[in-house]
Amino acid sequence: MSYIDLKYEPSKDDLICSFRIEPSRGLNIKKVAEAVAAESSVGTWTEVKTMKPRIRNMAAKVFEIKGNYVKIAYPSELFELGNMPEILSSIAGNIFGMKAVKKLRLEDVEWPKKIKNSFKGPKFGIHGIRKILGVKKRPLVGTIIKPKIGLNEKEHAKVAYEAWVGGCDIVKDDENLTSQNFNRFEKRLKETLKMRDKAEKETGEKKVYMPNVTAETKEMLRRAKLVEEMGGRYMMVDIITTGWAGLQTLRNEDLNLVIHAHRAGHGAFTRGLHGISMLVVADIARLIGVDQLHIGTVIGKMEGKKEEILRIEAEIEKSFIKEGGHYLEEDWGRIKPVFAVCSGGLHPGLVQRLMKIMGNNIIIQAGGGIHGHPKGTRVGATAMRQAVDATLKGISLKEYSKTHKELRDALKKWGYKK
Ligand code: CAP
Ligand code: MG
Repeated sequence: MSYIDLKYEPSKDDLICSFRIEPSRGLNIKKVAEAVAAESSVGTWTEVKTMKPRIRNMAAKVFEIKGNYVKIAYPSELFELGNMPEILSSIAGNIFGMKAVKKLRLEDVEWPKKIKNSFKGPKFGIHGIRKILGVKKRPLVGTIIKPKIGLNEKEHAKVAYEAWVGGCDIVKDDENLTSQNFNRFEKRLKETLKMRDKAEKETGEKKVYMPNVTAETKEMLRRAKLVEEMGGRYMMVDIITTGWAGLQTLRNEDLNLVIHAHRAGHGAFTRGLHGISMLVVADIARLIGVDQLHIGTVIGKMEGKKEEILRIEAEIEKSFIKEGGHYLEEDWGRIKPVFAVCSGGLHPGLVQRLMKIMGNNIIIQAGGGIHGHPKGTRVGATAMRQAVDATLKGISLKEYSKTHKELRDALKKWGYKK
C-alpha cells in the first residue's frame, strides 16, 4: 500500500499539511514522507490484516516533494469535526517522535471548509474590538502590569489606573499572574475594574482590562463568567499552557468577552527545525476563535524573523491568503480576522519602526517600556501614545519629542529607531 501519489490533485475536502522533513541517516525523503503520511492517517509500521479497501481510500497522500518540503493531503473524513485535539493527534502527533525523522516541522495547514465551519472563529475580531473601543484607525496601545508578579491587588489596580489615565487603551495581567496568595483573582478583578471605570470617567475614553483567567478548565470557566458578571469586556488566556481543549471550552461557552491570547511557551516547539511553526499556532487560534493574538514584534526582545511575522499577521488578518513556496492557501470565509498583538521589549523609541513594518492594525504593548519610564507609569503611557501620534502624523520621533517632554525623556533613556 502506497501513501505517495505525486500526480494527485487535492480535492476541496482535503486537509493539507506542509511539512519540512529531514530524514534520519541512510533514509531518503520519499520513504520518510511516506512513513509520515502513514502514521498520521490510517497506517502503522507494517501492513496489517485488518486493512479494508474503504479504509485504504482514507489514507493520506504525499502529493508534492520539493527538497525537504513535503505536502500531504488528508481526506476530511479522517477527522472529527470541531475536535482540535483529535485533529492534532493525527497531523501533529506520533510523527514527531518517529525514528525515521531526524527533524520534522509542521509549517502550515490548509483547512477544508467542512472542518473550518465546525469551529467558531473569533466572536469579535478586529472590527468588533475597534467598535468596543471606539478607535477607528490607530494602533491600540496597551501595557502589562509590571513587576510581572508580586504586586498586591490594590497596587495592581493603582498601576493600571495610572497607565489608563496616561493614555493606554488596554491594561493586561502578565502571563504568570493568575490567583496567587499575594494577589487573588477575585479581588484584583474587582479593584481593577473599579479603577477602569474611574479612568473612563476621567478621560472620556473607553478603557479595557484583560484579566488572566488561565487555570484548570472548570476553574478557568468560573473565572471567565465572573469577569462577565462583574462588567468586564475582555479576558486573557495563556493558550499554549492551557491547551487547545481548554481554549475550545472557553470559546464555546460564548461569553460576551473578547479573548486575548497570550502564547507563552510556544517557543518550546516553534523555534528551530523540529516542531510546529508559529503560523500553525496562529491558524489554530483563529479557527478556535481568539480575538487577539501575540505574534511578535520583529524588533523587540522576542525571537521572530520579519518575513515569518508578516506572514502570520496576514494569516490572522486577511480573509484570503495566496499559496507561496511551502505556505498554503487559505480562504477564511466567514471566520473573522484576529487583532495582532506586538509585545515584548517595546518602548516609545521603537514605535515608529514597528508601525512601518506591521502597519496600523496592531495592538502595541509595552510593559518595561512604560513602567520603566524615568517619571513612572502615567508619563510612560503618555510617551507611548505620543510616539503613536507622531507616527500617524508623519513626524519623526526626534522632531515630535522637541515639543513633547514625556516622549523626550523616554527617547533619552532607551534611544529610538527611525
Ligand atoms: C511583554 C510581556 C509579554 C511578551 C511575550 C513580557 O513585556 O508581557 O509576555 O510580549 O512575548 O512579560 O515579556 P515587556 P510575545 O513589554 O516588558 O517586554 O508577545 O512574543 O509572545
Ligand atoms: Mg508577559
